[in-house]
Amino acid sequence: MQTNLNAKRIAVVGLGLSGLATVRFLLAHGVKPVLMDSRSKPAGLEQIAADKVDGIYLGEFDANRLAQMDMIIISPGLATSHPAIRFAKAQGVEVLGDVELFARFNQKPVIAITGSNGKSTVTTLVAEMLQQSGIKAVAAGNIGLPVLDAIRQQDTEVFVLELSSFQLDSTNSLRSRASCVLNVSADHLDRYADMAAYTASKQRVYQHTEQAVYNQADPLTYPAAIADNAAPLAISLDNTDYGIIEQKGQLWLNVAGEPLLPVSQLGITGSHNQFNALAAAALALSAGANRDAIARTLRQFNGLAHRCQLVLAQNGVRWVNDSKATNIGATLAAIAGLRSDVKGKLILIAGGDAKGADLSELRPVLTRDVNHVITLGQDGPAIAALHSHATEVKDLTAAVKQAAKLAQSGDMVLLSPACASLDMFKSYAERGELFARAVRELKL
Ligand code: UMA
Ligand code: ADP
Repeated sequence: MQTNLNAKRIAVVGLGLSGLATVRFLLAHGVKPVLMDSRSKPAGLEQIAADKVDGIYLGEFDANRLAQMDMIIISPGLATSHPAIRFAKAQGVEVLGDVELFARFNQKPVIAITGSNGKSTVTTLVAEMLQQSGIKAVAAGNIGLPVLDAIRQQDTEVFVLELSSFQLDSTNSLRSRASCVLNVSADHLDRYADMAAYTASKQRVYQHTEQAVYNQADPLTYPAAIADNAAPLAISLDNTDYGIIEQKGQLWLNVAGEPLLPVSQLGITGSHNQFNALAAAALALSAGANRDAIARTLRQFNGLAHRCQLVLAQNGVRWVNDSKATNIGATLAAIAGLRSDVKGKLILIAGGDAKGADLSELRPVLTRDVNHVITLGQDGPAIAALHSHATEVKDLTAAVKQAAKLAQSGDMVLLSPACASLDMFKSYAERGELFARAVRELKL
């Protein structure tokens, strides 16, 4: 379904990366949009020539102006429940996101990936598996490249889209060759009323898919409603078709009922990454990847930065950066994946903005597997309260210094905050980089 954009009054609301890509896309289609952002100085706005658009309005949204539009293209950073947006919608204005606009114009096969954790890892793996199979694949969406910038690359053969719940909220007609909800655990509860609402957003990825790939170990990922002709495909470590099997005394990844690769040859570690590898293989196969290329990718790929990344091993102490653990599920996965490999103490650095999550879910694992917790940030005190050996510090440099005092040979210091970084840093990447720098600067 291609929307005729001409002769429509269109507002782009929220001028971040995806909003600016939307503006460029509309300009290229001969549309002069109205631009709005609640911030007084959204970064990157200078890229847009003011005389090319139909007005730029910064600061509080004017609901009446919005109500005069035919269409609002809303950024994922803004909730569709914003009162001004709701008002416009009630007046009959169509509200959609950049991914929906992409869906209406795109003609190429799509693989769509969502979940609370593992999206970027799986998206990167699928794109790489396809590329290694000689298929021109592009990874886009929440991973960083806005979909409306990606669609301009005309020679792309498959789009591999990482989709957040925010993007799915404003998407209705995205068709996909295969789609996957990797897992659902508490996140973004400052924007959703409850877990049911958050889960329902994730489930939207299955709306128009040919193959619904889901996590057999996580009932919240089971496709609740899929088209009659869509095939569900279960993945879990103990699944016989897509899982881990033992063969000649070795553990293997079993893909589509056949052994693909010994687990020991995987470039990424931890049981959550074995699951990610299986899910990526299933998705890549559905878009035409070959098994050799899939196996090669899984051997070569050794993880994205800021996800359980070894920063330094010195004097028997390993320092690991898992800054991308911005929710409880990711931190639990890191501890589960790493603990058995630590002979001495596990010292955890955590805290930041918990986004409304109930941090007490961390308590059993902290008590059992973590020897000392060092906390920082807005919700640091709530984590410190969960452990008998906890130290609260004022910033990340102080956390690293405190960890250095406690750590001995055989120990691991893990930055895995279970919280977003935005109360103290520009991004999780800035937090991870600062951690790595502070660790390297220690006089060990
Ligand atoms: N904002 C305002 N006023 C506005 C518009 C936005 O205050 O008028 C704020 C938002 O509340 C948010 C921030 O600005 O805190 C950024 O929002 P944005 O809509 O400008 O975001 P973009 O720069 O367009 O980036 C978005 C995704 N960001 C979000 O969904 C918050 C990026 O995912 C994505 O890479 C990019 O589009 C390209 O598709 C980032 C992210 O943090 C990585 N995603 C969340 C996550 O992974 O948990 C969902
Ligand atoms: P996302 O894009 O969904 O944030 P990433 O691949 O960037 O996912 O990983 C984010 C965090 O989640 C990292 O801390 C990583 O170690 C952890 N993680 C990755 N895959 C999984 C998984 N399948 N289950 C739980 N945690 C995971």
